[in-house]
Amino acid sequence: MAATILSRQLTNILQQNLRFSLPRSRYVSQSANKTDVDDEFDGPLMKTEVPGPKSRKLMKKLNELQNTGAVNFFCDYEESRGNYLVDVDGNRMLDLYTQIASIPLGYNHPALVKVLQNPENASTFINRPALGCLPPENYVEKLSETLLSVAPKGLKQIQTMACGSCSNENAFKAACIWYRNKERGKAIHTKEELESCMINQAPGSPDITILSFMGGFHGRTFGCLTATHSKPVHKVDIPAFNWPTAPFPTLKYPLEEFVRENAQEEERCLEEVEDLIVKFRKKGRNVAAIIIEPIQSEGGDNHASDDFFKKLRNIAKKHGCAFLCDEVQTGGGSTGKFWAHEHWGLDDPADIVTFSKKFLSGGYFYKDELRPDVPYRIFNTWLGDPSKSLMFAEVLNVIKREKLLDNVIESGKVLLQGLKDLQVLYPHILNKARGKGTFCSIDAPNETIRNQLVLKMRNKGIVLGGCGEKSIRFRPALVFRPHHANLFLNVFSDILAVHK
Ligand code: PSZ
Repeated sequence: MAATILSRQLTNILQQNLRFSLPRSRYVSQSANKTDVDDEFDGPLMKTEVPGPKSRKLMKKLNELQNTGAVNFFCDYEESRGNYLVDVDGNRMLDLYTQIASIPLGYNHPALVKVLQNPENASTFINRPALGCLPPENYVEKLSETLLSVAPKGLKQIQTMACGSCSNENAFKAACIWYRNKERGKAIHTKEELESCMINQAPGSPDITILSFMGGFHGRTFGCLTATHSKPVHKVDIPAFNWPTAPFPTLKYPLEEFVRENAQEEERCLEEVEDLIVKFRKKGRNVAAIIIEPIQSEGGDNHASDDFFKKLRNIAKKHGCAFLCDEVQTGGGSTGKFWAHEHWGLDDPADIVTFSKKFLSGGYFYKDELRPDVPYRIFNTWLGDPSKSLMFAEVLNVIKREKLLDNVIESGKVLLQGLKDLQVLYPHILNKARGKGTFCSIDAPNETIRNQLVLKMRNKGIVLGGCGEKSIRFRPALVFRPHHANLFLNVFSDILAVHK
């Protein structure tokens, strides 16, 4: 503790210097250094290149055990605070990527530290139950206080899981079980079904399918991977199911300027969805579910209109397919609403909504009719983790107490407007600034320039992520304030001014 206080005092002294050493802004420097979180730092502080010598050494060691090609740098999570991620070389960076969009309240939020320190919570952290068979006494109460209190409209059933992929994987299974029961008219299986499923043959292992979209990402496990179409490297060499893949609309930005053209493109894709459903049905491969992300994230932050999603939902209904909305990355508030699909204004809710990342664990909400009627149909050992639920309860309290959705809207406006201003100033480097809330992105002309910009920004103390072929994506925590957005924009503006 003493060391932490000392290091904080030191960093405060260094911050005073930083204020002067920050390059003068070519952008609007609106109180970029102000902070309203007592515990947070007031700017990046770079000591070495990233990865620095200590990170490199650790990478070499880890590389003896596994492929470390994806490791950016090693982190000092103890020293990280709020929106700032500190690495093992003591570099302090403003984090606009937050562990691939997964840290709702930033690092070491004091409210979460308190949850951990509360002796009443010790048992929940120590004794991890196999939730499906031996849940703790307070399980129902905790579910009601936490996940159920933010359930998407119309969905009353909940299944917890450990991660995004296993949430989607089990959501697929729930949809298939529902679909087959619907086809049979009952949940009782024939002897033939029970025998044939044991050798992976129909009718027990039916030829029903899940329709997904080009550019979509739903995870890397076997079923999810068939529905994932963002990059070949995820898929190559892995067997895939013969399931339909529909085109996702390729829209022109800014969306409000190309409404008519974009509507035509969306119409084309919707027609293709219906054609595929019919074509597959004719081949005896009925579509049991359609899965879609509200904003295609890994695939390059591709948006579609509310109207597109509403029509897609209706197509699913018309053809008897479950409509499965993957909110693993979009859920939890960063679009300015708790669920991104709330923006659409659906008449009939999605049948299943999956979540993970900012929810700290995973799972899915679903309509009553998708509830499996026999036990052990959807099951695994942990089925989530009650200690994560405890933490998530506090995350929700903080979101409400600090009105973080309002903050996301406010910070998102500053961020997106700043990106739009910068793309006007640097049209040869930036285009397609887009986003909802702080869930924003912008494109570089190509992958090389995108990667250069991300690396240059990192060495100036800003952590960003890429997505798709040439997009930079912004996935800050919900505690990302307008002054953080300005701070980022100042640094970005400086980098762009000297980018060759
Ligand atoms: O490369 C990867 O495996 C990545 S990079 C980002 C993700 C995965 N995101 C996870 C994700 C997602 O964004 C959506 C929309 N659906 C499902 C998943 C899978 O979640 P996890 O990674 O928790 O299994």
